[in-house]
Amino acid sequence: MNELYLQAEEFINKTYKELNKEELIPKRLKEIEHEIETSNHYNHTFEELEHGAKMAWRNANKCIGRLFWNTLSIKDAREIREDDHVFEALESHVRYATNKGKIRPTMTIFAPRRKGHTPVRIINHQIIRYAGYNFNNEIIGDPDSIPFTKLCQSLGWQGEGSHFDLLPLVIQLNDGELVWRSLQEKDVLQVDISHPELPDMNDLGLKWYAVPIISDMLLEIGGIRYPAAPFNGWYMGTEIGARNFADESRYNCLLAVAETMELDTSKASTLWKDRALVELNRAVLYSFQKVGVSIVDHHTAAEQFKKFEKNEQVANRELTGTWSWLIPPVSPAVTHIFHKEYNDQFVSPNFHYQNRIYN
Ligand code: HEM
Ligand code: NRG
Repeated sequence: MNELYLQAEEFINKTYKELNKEELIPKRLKEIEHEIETSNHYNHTFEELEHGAKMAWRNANKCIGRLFWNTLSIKDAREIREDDHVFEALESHVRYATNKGKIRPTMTIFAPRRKGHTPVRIINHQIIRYAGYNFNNEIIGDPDSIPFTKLCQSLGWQGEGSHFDLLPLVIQLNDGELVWRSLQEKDVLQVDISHPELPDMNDLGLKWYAVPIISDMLLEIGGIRYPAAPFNGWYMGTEIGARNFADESRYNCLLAVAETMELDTSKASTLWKDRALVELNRAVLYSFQKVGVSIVDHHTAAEQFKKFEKNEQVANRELTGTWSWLIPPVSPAVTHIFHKEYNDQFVSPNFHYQNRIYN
């Protein structure tokens, strides 16, 4: 039997059972079989696409936010074949998902790969991200973005050279030339970081964008591959406070934070890094909450994940997860996740990494 058909069959059986539409399975499989015979491809109905995308989130082993998998909003962009329309779909994704701060988990799905051709590809790692530069060995902005920023510059884009320049969108149609366009500043909600009790922390001039929209992963549903399917939820505070701001290979702010707190940084055993980390993470959560932007702390996220684990058990589905990604980077052993094991088996539908064209 054809490999694609077998994947389709497994997906259709699972999905129609979950949606209580089992009686439609034989007819739908006949249709798909015929479509695959004549074109070596099949098209998902909107309902299949929507449920498949939700299942991919449910199966994302590294994601602690999966309790909400069934609330994902799907935007069907499979018919889009022009640059301008791709940009417009991405801009409207940003606006819809941002929702003035009350973030809506959203995914925009562009055309699937067919006969080895990729109709649409988004080159950005995330739709909204800050540029990074190396000016004679002085690093400005997000070091993680340096290779992509160089690519943008080679296409003619120019940033201001601040620590928080918004990168442009870069896309590719039919494996052709790269095309770029800047996002409109007014569409990009950003949060200035301040601390509820330590006013000096404002002087660091930190800010972060409201919505993380991963745009370089491939979504696979029933053997059909969608190379452009950007998705977002909201942030867990530690992603920003314990990684983006704290990693030495990112904004590397811990020493500066410790100095605003006047901590003794002369030796490790004063735990100044830990103390700075906690206050920086409080500042991130406080600042997002203050302006009404959705965000979750790692304790609440772990409790939500516990609820997800229970739901999956009730639904008779085997829970899968990647322990090393699920534990939060701050106080991991304070969450239940730390104290158990997870099966890291890969279940379809799911997301895959894809090769980058920069680096
Ligand atoms: C990873 C939280 C929504 C799919 C993660 C990570 C966190 C997280 C903390 C680890 C990230 C890292 O360490 O860099 C959340 C929260 C959400 C949410 C709080 C709020 C609703 C979503 C949605 C999807 C998704 C809507 C897809 C539809 C993924 C995937 C990864 C991931 C595929 C792994 C990314 C990678 O391998 O780089 N999530 N997530 N998440 N999440 Fe979620
Ligand atoms: N750590 C990355 C974002 C990874 C995905 N995180 C989410 N996803 N919360 C960062 O930018 O810090 N999501 O879809 O909500």
